[in-house]
Amino acid sequence: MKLVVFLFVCTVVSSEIDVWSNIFRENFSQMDKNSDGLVEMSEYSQMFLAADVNGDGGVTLNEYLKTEALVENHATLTEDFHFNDHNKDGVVNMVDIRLQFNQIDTNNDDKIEQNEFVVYAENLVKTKGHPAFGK
Ligand SMILES: [Ca+2]
Ligand SMILES: [Ca+2]
Ligand SMILES: [Ca+2]
Repeated sequence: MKLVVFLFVCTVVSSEIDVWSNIFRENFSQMDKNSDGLVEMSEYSQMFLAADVNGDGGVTLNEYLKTEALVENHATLTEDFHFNDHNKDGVVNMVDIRLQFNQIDTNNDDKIEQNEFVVYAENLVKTKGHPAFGK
């Protein structure tokens, strides 16, 4: 699983928000490992920590670049990484993952519903808050 699944897939060129929505729904399904319609913290963190090669609970930019090198170019990956490193300490770990999880979980039930994820991802596209989304 990719560190930021939806960000990667979004580099597929399209400006149609309904196309995005379908992509996000698909991304959500990929994150929802047990297919119960909810993404819990364990499922969400799994996606990030898949890149944690040395198993210390954090993903460095180097680990990230290695793991995802076949998926995207380094510039995009680097932007992705910094986007996810919310506290800007150079490591993506549970602290950052929790912050991001809470941003998406708008009703604070500690689970990400598909709708919450799609809304979050669509907002990123609309505000172009992430370079991976392109212009
Ligand atoms: Ca689930
Ligand atoms: Ca961090
Ligand atoms: Ca929720």
